[in-house]
Amino acid sequence: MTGNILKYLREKEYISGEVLAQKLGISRVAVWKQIQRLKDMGYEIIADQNLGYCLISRPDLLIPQEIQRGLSTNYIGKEIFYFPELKSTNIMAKEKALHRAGGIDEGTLIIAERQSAGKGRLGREWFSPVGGVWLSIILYPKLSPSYISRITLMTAVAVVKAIKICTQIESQIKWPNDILINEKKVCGILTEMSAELDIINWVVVGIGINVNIDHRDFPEDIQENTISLKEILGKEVLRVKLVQTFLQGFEKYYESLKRREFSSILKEWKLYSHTLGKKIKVDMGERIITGEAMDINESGTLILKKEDGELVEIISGTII
Ligand code: BT5
Repeated sequence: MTGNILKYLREKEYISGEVLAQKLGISRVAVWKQIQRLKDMGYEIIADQNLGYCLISRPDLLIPQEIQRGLSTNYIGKEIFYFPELKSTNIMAKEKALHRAGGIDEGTLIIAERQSAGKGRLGREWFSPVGGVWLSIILYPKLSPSYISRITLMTAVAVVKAIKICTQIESQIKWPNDILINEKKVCGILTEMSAELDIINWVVVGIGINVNIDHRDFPEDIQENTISLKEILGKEVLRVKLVQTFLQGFEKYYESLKRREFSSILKEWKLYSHTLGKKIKVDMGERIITGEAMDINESGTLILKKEDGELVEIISGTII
């Protein structure tokens, strides 16, 4: 209902409570209540006795009406589930992905203003206070499970591009799933999937971007290695714009990937890479390998040259 009221408020400078009530088929008291709700959400609305209601300003909330207004994607973000607070958008997205038959389409988004139990990889915590972008995208690609690392790589490219377009800030990709600015982490990506031997059932891509956040609000042990866009830019970033730009880029890259065209994405990835050419240590769970990051191949696998010259292919791991 608030979405419908917003639509009418945007159409005209002033609109009377009576006209709104008529258009929406509700009472004037109900209109008034909805206006109060919008005000509580941060919308600035003035009421003139003769002219009616007028929308003065909007908050930078990631609500569906704001994101979908002007969003030029075909299916990414066409359906959005929004929550002021959620444990984890990835957990919710996975629950929804399981019920695809219940009408959850490809490109459905779960967004939260804050997460109380945000997830990183391997059970790690992801701090998600108000001011960030915490969202998950549900996908049903008809691709083999081996494409999963390519999905993470293309997501990283879409994030870097969106940050650049919206803020002019240059960021870099630390393989496989971190975006860094000045060596500090500004974004993390968590890609999860369910698959059979040779086909993916669903993929959930979770993206966390520190946007309008003070990194000193994070636990002390990670403060040194984290940063937000606001801190770099010196002012707040419009999150709605950032999300829209990201979703548009994401859909474009995902379409390429579905056509099995990865070369151009990989080329861009390499352009933004923080990892290639560096001597790195990769924690692969059961062992740690040291060497030079030589390349990422067409399957999205990292090629590491060990000190003895042996080349090793690494599908996933954490650079330590
Ligand atoms: C990641 O894991 O980087 C994936 C993060 C994905 C978060 C998104 S938010 C929306 C969606 N819903 C979720 O529940 N998750 C996804 P990993 O590579 O394991 O890095 C985790 C590590 O990053 C932690 O152990 C901390 O050291 C650090 N960290 C935690 N919160 C951070 C933050 N907000 N900014 C930067 N670093 C952080």
